[in-house]
Amino acid sequence: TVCSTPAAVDNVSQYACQRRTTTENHNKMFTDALEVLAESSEFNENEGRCLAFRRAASVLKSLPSAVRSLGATQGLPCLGEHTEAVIEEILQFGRCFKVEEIQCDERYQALKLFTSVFGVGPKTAEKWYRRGLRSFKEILNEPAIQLNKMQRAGFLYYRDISKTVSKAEAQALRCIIEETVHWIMPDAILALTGGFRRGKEYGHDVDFLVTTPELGREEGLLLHGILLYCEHQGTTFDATKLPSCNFEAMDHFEKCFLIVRLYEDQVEGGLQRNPGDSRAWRAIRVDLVVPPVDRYATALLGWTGSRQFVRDLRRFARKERRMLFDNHALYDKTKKMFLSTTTEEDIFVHLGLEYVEPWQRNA
Ligand code: DGT
Ligand code: MG
Repeated sequence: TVCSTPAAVDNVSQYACQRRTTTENHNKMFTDALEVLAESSEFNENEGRCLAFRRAASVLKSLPSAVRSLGATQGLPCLGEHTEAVIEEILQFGRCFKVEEIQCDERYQALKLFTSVFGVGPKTAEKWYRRGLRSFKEILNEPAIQLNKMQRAGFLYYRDISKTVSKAEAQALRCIIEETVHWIMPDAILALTGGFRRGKEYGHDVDFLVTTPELGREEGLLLHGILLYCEHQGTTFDATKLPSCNFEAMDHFEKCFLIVRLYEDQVEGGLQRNPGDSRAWRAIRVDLVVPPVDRYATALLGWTGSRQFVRDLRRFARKERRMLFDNHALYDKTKKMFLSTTTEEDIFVHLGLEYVEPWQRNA
């Protein structure tokens, strides 16, 4: 399908939460390029530019067809001069030279490689780069580098966890975790969140929310038996606090960042494996988040994502409704009160937004 008439893209909202974005991206050629530019801006600590490229990519992802001419982008929100130039270049040459330049850049390559390790963020990656380190081998052979527990596990299982996770593997993990959680607490509630809840076929990890029907019984809910590694964070949740405006800040719920062993015969159709690897298992990254049941809906919405969708939901709440929204709560600044949210639908209703299904939140 070709989208060349401006009328076809009329009335696209600047907010991702007012668009419906499925996993079907008709403009991958453009959005992949913009993602490289966003990432490079992030590495250069230019948050504004990074966000601008991510917003532009998100708008293109929501379009019902491929952009075939610059005219087709007329009237679309969030597409700045820079993005227009990228689109034009790709339309004309099939590639963007700035993007290729970045991809060949030594610093970009090193930071991308280092941040692909579990437990390594842009700050650590930059520190290693400044020390002159360029490869995993150099990092692991540098005596002055002290890896923390998370990073050691990240390197140990790198081959496995840098590989995508399939839907079948996510489903298998769901069964295992459900069984374990129910063994500990028979009436516990488990939900698959993240990209898999949005209908993605592949992911980089598997995200779950666990809670109990009775408030307070979720405290200290722990898992046993299947864990290879557990980075546990106790709850720092404070029910009196107003929702945070900082999207990048982690929420305060109890959570575990895990690496789980998944066996071949636990997965329908088998494991995603590296070539030449005949092991009967692979390691997979799993996030388990334990909100109290009265925060289940806000936590579910926040952890279902996508990041861009949730980021814009929070911006929409603040800018258009004078409300504060994060993974813990929804607060009305005009009425000076917290709004009750039992389901995701309640949150959309409070915000005066049409409900957007999880599979339409791939912004
Ligand atoms: P994936 O795993 O790469 O296939 O894609 P997702 O969408 O599952 O992304 P993931 O696993 O990084 O995170 C799942 C959702 O959880 C994401 O859409 C937003 C939320 N989330 C994760 N980390 C943070 C965080 O540090 N801050 C906030 N506010 N939200 C986060
Ligand atoms: Mg995920």
